[in-house]
Amino acid sequence: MREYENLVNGDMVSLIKKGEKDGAETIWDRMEKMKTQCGFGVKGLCCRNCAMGPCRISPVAGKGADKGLCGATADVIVSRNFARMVAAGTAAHSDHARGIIHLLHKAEPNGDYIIKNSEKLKKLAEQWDIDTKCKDIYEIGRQVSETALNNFGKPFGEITLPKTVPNVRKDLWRKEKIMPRAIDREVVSIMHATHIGCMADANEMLKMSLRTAISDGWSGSYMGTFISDILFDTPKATKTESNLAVLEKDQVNIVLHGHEPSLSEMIVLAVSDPELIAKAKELGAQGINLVGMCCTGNELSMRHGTKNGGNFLQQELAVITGAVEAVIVDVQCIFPSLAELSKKYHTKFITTSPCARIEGSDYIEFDENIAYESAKKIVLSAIENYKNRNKENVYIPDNKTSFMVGYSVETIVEHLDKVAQENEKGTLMPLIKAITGGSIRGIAALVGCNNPRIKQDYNHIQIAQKLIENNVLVIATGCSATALAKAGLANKEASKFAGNKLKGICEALDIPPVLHMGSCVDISRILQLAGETANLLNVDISALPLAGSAPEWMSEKAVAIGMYVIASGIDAWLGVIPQVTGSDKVVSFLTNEVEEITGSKFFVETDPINTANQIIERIDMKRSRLGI
Ligand code: XCC
Ligand code: SF4
Repeated sequence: MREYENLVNGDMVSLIKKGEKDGAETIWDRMEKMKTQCGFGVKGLCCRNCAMGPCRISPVAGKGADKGLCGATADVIVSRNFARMVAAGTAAHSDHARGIIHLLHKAEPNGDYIIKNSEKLKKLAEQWDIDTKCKDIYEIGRQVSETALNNFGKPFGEITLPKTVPNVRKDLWRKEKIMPRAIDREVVSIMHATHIGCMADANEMLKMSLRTAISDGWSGSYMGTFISDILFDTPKATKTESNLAVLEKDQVNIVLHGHEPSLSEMIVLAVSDPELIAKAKELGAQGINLVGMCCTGNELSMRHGTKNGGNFLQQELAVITGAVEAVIVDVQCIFPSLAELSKKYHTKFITTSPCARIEGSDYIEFDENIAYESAKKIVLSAIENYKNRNKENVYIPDNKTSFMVGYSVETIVEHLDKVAQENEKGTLMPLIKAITGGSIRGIAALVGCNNPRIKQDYNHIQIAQKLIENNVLVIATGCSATALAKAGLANKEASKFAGNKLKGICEALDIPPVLHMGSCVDISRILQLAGETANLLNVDISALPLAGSAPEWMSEKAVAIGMYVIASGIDAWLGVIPQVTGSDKVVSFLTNEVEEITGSKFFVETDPINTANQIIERIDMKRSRLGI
């Protein structure tokens, strides 16, 4: 009998057991079958970059091959493999952004996509020297969109960075030759450099990875978030609920999973369509219950207060409840296993993106040109499936938690205004004062995924608890934010778990001690917060008592994030050991030498309490360096 308790958070155990009874396979079954992982792969020592290979380097010195056929050493192979992860992660985030930017180009006053935040649009236009006077807002939108798209394949010069990047940081990037030129170009450069017979210098390969990652964080993701706010409006603080118990027994349950707001924003509209609600009722349901999952869940709760079903490791469990009419997905972090799993139940697994077609799913392509129509068609197909639900085999767990969400930088500033002096209103000054005055010891960003090699959510929760107890404000995105929301740490009552100083600030500002800042692409909001704070204090980001951690990461996107975080001057703690330990040189660069370049580095620590303690130690060190 398997020890389920070591795999997932408490109330999910009953669902895994139900799945077992129903003959459904989950990620934990597959993990068991996978047995021991490949010893070469774990260390990053396997190369298949050409057909003379695969070549694998023996992890034991003096025993077996110490070079690939072409002569590539462990350092070369490990660094190339790592760089390709950064390229893939950057590509994923930035292609998502590209989609959003195309939408801005398509937006029309009477269209499915409209510009909801014209102030934010004008702000960006002005930053980019686009004339905003006497011009139609949609015309400005198109020009902003074209300028934004230019950052993907800009033929000459540097990428356009937001003003929030401190000038000292830009100079440092130029000096170190890691200033990105264009997003696509950096991704392509890595693919080129990792081709056989190119880059064979681990440190240079990693510096190239830093450059690519910067283009992800400060351009791709940054524009993705910014332009999502222009189209769908900037999130405001709102209260909602999390965990699978948000599924409703007597309603059509739709789980919306993936990443891109282009689809989710239309589905949100479609589920409130009177025609569709009537249809659901006609089929005996009390209504339509839309539930978000993973980053789409975060996007939806940020802007609409939509309930969040859970994070990465809950996607299969949602289906196992037997209560889900459809899992609608677009791109990224979607288990292909959902195709087979959904067939064990009545659930429809609806894929919508040409970029993520999954065999065995129902493919209903989402067409942005007739977005609302497309969304309605998808939702209708979910509704029609309600009649197929086997009511005898439905089990929805009880536990759900309310939480606060929607902390864009703008919303944080609004809360700070509560305590701001007249001349500080509308700025981050009160936050800076709280930090310099010591009521906030520092800020730690908890981000990233779940990974079945770690008990679901465990690291996220342990680290956050320890940090807030020690007066470190936690900001969170992605599956980490969902983990903390489920654990009850992202609601205002949670300030009782915070140290006295942080508790005082939370009460004064009327905020929780853990601020949910959105999806993973929204880590750009964290960069914005860091950059603006540094600019106000007239220091570089690396001087700030700031830290980041991805304690249960798994995706290539997380690798790109880790790299842009350290390129920005923020230390990053990883709770899962990256596949680089086959090269001492790579390990040493990432956890040591890189600090001389960027002022920050990676820490790899699998124990969450040690992680929190190390974060506090580094925060204190930065405080003392700042003389606060
Ligand atoms: Fe995916 Fe974004 Fe990771 Fe969650 S945190 S598992 S990347 S959904 Ni982004
Ligand atoms: Fe082997 Fe070199 Fe080809 Fe990689 S690039 S598979 S190390 S010969």
